[in-house]
Amino acid sequence: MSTYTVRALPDLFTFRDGARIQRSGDWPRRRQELLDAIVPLEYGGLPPKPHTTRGEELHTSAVRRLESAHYITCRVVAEFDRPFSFLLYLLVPPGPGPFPVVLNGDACWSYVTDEITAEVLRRGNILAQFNRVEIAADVRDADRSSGLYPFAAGTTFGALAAWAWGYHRCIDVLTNLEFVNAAQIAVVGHSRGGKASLLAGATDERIALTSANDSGCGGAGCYRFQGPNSETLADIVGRFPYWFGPSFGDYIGRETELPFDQHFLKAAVAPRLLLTTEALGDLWANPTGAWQTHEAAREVYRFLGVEARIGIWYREGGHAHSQADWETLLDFMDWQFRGTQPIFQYDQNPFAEA
Ligand code: GTR
Repeated sequence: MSTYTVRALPDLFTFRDGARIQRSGDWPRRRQELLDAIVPLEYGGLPPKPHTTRGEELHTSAVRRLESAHYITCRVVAEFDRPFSFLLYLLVPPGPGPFPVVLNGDACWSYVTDEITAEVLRRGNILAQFNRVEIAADVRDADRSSGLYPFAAGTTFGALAAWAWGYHRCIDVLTNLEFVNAAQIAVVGHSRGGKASLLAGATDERIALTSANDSGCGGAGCYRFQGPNSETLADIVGRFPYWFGPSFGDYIGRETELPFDQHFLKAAVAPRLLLTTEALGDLWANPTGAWQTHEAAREVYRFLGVEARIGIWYREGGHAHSQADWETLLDFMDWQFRGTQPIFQYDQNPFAEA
């Protein structure tokens, strides 16, 4: 028996002027409204786009132990009035390609084991990784004097938006590589990295598949549906104010007045592919709330006639970006990109009452 209340989530299908969506052709305009509601207020807006982005190859070597992959170190250079750069690492399977890509921004965590890497490559995908904290450090930087912040004076974006921007700049480079299948790029991240990958995917239509693991509050979670012991707006803004926009904390205790909830972010991915992976024991990341945002966003996919493009997957256990989570994403990619029979069920409701 549930002891908590499910509050109605803001409607995805009604335009700000009160009109209802009639047909799928209306969706791009409503999608933009969703983004306009959530991105500035929650995340402080996105950092500006640079004039140009280029990738500089710095080194290539062969890695036999990892499926005979090529390891390429690349510098991503974003040109403003002066260049801002960070590193992108690619592991490319043997063969001519072009290959699908899994882009992960969590190099700071080093959670990707050799076993996971080998599995990504064995299935014929490129593993691309960058370190999002090169763009915005994961420490409170009250005067915004490090990383990307000084390149964008007068802006209010928080670290999550800066990390999402990092995904976008990697996409600038990846889509120009001849061995990359630019129509099959997936992004993924874990926890705070998953909040960033979800935001990245919601805001960039070049991303074919958006995935986030245990992303919780500010990610796949739900402010109006806080499961037992889940992280709240007060918790997260109290500890990590620099992840968000400057006014987001004003809604502490007034969550029902937020003009959005996290289903807006999920729905903004539609009609593109979306997979969130969750852990039943990771209560802090609000797995029950993630189901609520999934169900709400799935209505949009259903309306657009592409229900199979949104998935959610739950495993037992706690907060981790585990081999099982990665294999689930790879399976979903194989199904969606290569048409292979899916191994997992991507729409199981573990909370359904028997
Ligand atoms: C926690 C934070 C969560 C989640 C997690 C993580 O401390 O409260 O929102 O982001 O860190 O990134 O592992």
